[in-house]
Amino acid sequence: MKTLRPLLAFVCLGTSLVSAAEKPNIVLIYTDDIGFADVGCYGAKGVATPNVDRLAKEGLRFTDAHCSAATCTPSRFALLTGSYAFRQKGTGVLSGNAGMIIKPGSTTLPSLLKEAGYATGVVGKWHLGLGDGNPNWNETIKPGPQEIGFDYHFLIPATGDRVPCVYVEQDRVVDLDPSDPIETSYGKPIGEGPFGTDIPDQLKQKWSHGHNSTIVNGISRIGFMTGGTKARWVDEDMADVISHKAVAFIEQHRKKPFFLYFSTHDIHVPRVPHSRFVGKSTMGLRGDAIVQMDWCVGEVMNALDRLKLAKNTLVIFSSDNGPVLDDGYVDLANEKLGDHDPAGGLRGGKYSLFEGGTRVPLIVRWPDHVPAGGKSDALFGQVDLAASLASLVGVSRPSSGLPDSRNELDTLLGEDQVGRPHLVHEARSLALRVGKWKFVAPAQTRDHLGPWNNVKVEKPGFLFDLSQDRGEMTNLAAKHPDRLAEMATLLTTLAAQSDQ
Ligand code: NG6
Ligand code: CA
Repeated sequence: MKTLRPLLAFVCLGTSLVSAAEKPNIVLIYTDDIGFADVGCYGAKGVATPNVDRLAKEGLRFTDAHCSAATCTPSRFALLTGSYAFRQKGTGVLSGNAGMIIKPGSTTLPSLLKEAGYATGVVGKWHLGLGDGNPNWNETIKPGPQEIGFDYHFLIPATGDRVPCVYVEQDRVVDLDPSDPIETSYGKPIGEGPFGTDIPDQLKQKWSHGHNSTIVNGISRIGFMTGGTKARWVDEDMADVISHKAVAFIEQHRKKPFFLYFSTHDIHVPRVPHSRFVGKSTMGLRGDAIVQMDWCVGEVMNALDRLKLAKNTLVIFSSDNGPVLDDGYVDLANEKLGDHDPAGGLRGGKYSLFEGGTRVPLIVRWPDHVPAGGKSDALFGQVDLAASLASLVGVSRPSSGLPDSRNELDTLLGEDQVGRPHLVHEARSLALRVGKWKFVAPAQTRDHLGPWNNVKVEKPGFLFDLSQDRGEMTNLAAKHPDRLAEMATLLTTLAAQSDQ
């Protein structure tokens, strides 16, 4: 266990001094479905990401950092609660009318930063449920982010491809006309249609799998929704809307330390970027959505520069799961890929227990505290952000809460180049990293970027040596049975109980 290093003890780091009165602002930019090599500084081809690359040039770039799971909801759950999501039932990909899965009053990343005096806000994709389940969208929707430590929220409640297709700000649907109330259903159809199933060829973007229910803005979604006509979002404007809200939060709180969790919609499906980004990559809409994501990052960076906050702001850039091509809409992501390799030579992507599922870009910029243009090969898990940032701001973690979150502040700031001793990955089943070793438990899992088919991980599981075999092609289970057994046992132990 590393020693806690509260902010006051921090004065000798780097060239500038930091006192408790100057706690750094923290901006966590969390992108959706961005793969390991989907941005320029990680090797993207066919798309330029100057803003993300600038973050890397001015900060530290990790090559072995992981979200907790290969899909959104469990990764975000772990990020905010410091608990692996598999410890709690019902933390898989949520429907758009699910109740909030983080218990009100829990110790969370935002609640700890709030305790340290931070103004806390979340803008963008949520996908952790709202209310107590099947909420009434026409009233105050509680519990929500305010009950787990966020002072402010402006949300895409679930995903861009799930109803309700409206924004929620401070527990209320934005621009709701009370005479046109909203209802949602993830079971029986509601509303008159036509639905996506009825007119697939007349849609703005055709569905390839699922996504064939209520049509909003010419695109059919998962789930049914009626009402809220005036409140419905326009996909093409979403990046502008949420970036504007993120910048407004920064402006409003520039005088005190703030924590902004800015969670982009890009590059999740449906990929419908604003017309000014269409054609700006050589990869079609998926690449154009990457350009739009990079623009969102730039908006936040420009605001920090303009307000002279960049120097005292810790910016973290990452993603919630690995890449996917066809994720349910015909947007030609596969066909137009060219020589771009979204997972950068890793096996699998979104939904996968292989490295492509969870190994994602992680860039940390904090001028004078984190080496500019640095690279870290340390093993790092996003589940550790809660304890690490709590330590940074000098808040002690309670004995209950953050069960899997380790204080890896040294790793995050580039001082420790080894990182975690072990890390569990989730994609329905589990996998385990210990140093260069990777164990994949027996399961069905995805080993490509879509669509659909799984590969079977036979008993007793797969074992890879990533130092020799980054692409997880040579299963060493038969060659190193003792190592495999040891890792299988450790995974079972960690799955049953945290070792914190
Ligand atoms: C899947 C959806 C996919 C995406 C995913 C969640 C189908 C066929 N697929 O069930 O399109 O929405 O859930 O993605 O419906 S995540 O990034 O939010 O985890
Ligand atoms: Ca995602």
